[in-house]
Amino acid sequence: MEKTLVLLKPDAVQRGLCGEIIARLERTGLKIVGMKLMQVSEDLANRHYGEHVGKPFFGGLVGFITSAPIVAMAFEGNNAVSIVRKTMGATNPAESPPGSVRGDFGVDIGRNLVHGSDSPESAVRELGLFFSADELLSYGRATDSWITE
Ligand code: D4T
Repeated sequence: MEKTLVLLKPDAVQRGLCGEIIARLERTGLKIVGMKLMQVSEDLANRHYGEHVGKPFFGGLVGFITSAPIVAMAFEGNNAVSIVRKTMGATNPAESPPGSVRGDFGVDIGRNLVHGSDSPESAVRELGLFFSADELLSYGRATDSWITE
């Protein structure tokens, strides 16, 4: 079953939007299989955002994600990566439609509230950065057969 990494970034925690964002992700039917409040170290931030090294916004990105606690989450389900990305909206909140997390709660690309892995391959890499194997749980829900055929 596909898994994906979601980060509720420092702005989501500081603004008290974690519950709202988690509720939107939960009601898609995706299953929470990992979740923790944590402080991101500079080293973890550099590894997570490695693809952006050298870009003009890299310093700000690392400074922001390490500035205050985040909530790291793992969601599981069919098409987990694309369903999370759709729920989040576009990278830039100004281009995100109403109904998406970034479209409803954001105004600035540097404060876009959430991260979601952009492919199943990225998800495997990123989940390995944020979670140990024993922090990702496998369990059934009574509703599973009402969510997935
Ligand atoms: P994340 O990785 O946060 O889920 O965002 P996206 O996958 O939607 O977008 P991304 O990797 O292209 O960008 C990573 C992160 O950098 C910030 N950013 C991006 C920024 O501050 N200025 C910029 O010009 C861009 C392109 C926002 C998200």
